[in-house]
Amino acid sequence: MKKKNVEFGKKTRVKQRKLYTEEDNWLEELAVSSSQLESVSKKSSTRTLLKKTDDSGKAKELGRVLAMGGRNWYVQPFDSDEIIECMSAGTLSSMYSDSSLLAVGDIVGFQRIEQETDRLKGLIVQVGERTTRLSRRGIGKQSTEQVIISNADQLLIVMSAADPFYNKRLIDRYLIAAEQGGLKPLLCINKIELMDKAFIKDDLNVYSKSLDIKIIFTSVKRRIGLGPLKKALTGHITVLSGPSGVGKSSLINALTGEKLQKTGSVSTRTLKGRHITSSVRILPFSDGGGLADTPGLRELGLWDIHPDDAAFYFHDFDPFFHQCKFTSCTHRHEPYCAIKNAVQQGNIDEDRYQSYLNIAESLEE
Ligand SMILES: Nc1nc2c(ncn2[C@@H]2O[C@H](COP(=O)(O)OP(=O)(O)OP(=O)(O)O)[C@@H](O)[C@H]2O)c(=O)[nH]1
Ligand SMILES: [Mg+2]
Ligand SMILES: [Zn+2]
Repeated sequence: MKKKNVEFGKKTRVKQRKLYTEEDNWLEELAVSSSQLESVSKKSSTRTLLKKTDDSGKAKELGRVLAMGGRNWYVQPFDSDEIIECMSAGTLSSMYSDSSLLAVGDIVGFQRIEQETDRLKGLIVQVGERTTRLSRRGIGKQSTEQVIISNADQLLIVMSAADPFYNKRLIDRYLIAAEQGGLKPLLCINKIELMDKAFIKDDLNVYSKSLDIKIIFTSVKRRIGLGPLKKALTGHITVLSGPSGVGKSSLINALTGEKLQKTGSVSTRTLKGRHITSSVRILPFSDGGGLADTPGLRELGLWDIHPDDAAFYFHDFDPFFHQCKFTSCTHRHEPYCAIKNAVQQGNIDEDRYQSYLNIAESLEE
């Protein structure tokens, strides 16, 4: 096999070829911006266990999975504009048991496959260590981890002020998933032109005040809050996640100034968003870093959290734990529970406590 451009770290500027035309042409547009993810990738790739060669001494390139489609994984090599359509090698093994073998965001080692067509093809032979992850509980009897995206550094929880109304229980689940996966959480309330901002600000006070989470209010329709949002995302790889129809793809389009993501309208009959984005994709952000669009999630099943540990993720409960009479207190039915007492006294937000009960109970199922 002829060796093509496989020196790791060597700058390559191969002209981007046509790759993915059936449904949309986002990959071509994506590849135009030259390795904007590079600086952030470098940071997170320092701890990966990948080498330039495999055991047989065969040359290998390193890159990041930007998207998946069917059985293909779309990999952008570091230091290159190309997008390589890769399959995963049969011998690929994961260093994580009970987890996704490959995920968007993964840093991978791949080998090029020589072939007739003008598509760039490859085989993923190794997966690097995941520095962060946004995961949920996989479907099936046994609990497995389904990685939505790896190696991002921020999670922007996107909800809308109305159509559909924001869901605080889901926000609480996202906060747990973010902490578990090592992601910094931010909250975005979009479609703010539909509601009274002061009311929502007050309703979400516990997040900004007690939990110190940045809340950004936006309206793509009226172009409100896009500057502050952009500022919060610059230089990071941020994954946008939230229910369907809240405006995740619309926000990405507004921020990148291009029509890259498909957006959809909310059904007037059910007021529920129709799912428009069908898979996870990372898009380079013009100021560095990247944005990952994800399909809307109605629920976020938490993975690998013991019901007794759920309370430790509610940091607004932190000041009170040590005052519970029983050290094994679950804060549900025990007497002399400092958490319940704090709720009664108005020192812990009632909705957060209800969320805790709901989550702890769901983890027991
Ligand atoms: N009123 C109003 N509508 C908006 C705003 N932002 C987006 N929308 C509309 O909301 C609908 C859903 O937007 P999308 O961007 O497709 O939502 P999404 O979160 O990406 O949805 P999924 O891909 O299904 O997860 C579209 O009709 C948008 O035009 C806004 O600020 N105000
Ligand atoms: Mg979308
Ligand atoms: Zn207690």
